[in-house]
Amino acid sequence: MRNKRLLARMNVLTVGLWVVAALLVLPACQKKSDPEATGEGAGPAADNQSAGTRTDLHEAAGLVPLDIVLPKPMFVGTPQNLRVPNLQKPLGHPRPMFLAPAGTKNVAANRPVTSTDEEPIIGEIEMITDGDKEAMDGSYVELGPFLQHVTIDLGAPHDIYAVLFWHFHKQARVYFDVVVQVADDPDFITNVQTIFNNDYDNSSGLGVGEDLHYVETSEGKLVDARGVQARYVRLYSNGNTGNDLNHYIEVDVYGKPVSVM
Ligand SMILES: [Ca+2]
Ligand SMILES: [Ca+2]
Repeated sequence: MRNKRLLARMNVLTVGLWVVAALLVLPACQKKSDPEATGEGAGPAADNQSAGTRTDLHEAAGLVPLDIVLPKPMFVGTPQNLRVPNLQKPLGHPRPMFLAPAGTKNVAANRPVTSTDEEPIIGEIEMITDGDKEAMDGSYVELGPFLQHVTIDLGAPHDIYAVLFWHFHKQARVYFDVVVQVADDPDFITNVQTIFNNDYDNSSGLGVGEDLHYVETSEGKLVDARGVQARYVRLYSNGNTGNDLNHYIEVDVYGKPVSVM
């Protein structure tokens, strides 16, 4: 009985290996991945053409798609007159699903938030982790001008796989100096790591970033955090193409508590 099961398992493995081999030797048939898209969802993502096969392989590796709840889109069409350097081209289709280890969830939900602007012009800082991602008035927080940041305390160290955030998606906008960092301490002194930075001219003083500017949409911006370990997540911005203020609707942090051996 056991041998039979083992044999069946090996057969599945063999078929899997053949599929992998076939994918490797048929690069001409494979759609090349769009280099513009690599900044977003650079982690393991499924391709529609072989989604079934890959899903099986990913499941075998313990990876499952993130269960992301998206808000209602508020604008359609291509934004006009956004003269922004290093602007990412729209993907033209929904973001591919993002794969992470089974059990990964939004560990930022209802976690405490601090900010350089503790008295927002509109809204309250707590709204950044309250689960409301809608675009309308009453759902976003408006922080003052210049470089501002918000910091989320996850309460304990986590393996972080993705940070997903919405600044504002009622109209097409690009936010400047978007920098996402993680650290072990609330003052960002210990083990600070930058996982996204599109401040191409280092006006923030956080270093030159090579990530692209992007247009805000209801899909939010998903940053691949590649399993970095941290307790605190900080997001910077410095105004946008619509005005010099800073906005947040929601920040999700997808991770798992660091397992204690
Ligand atoms: Ca919210
Ligand atoms: Ca800048």
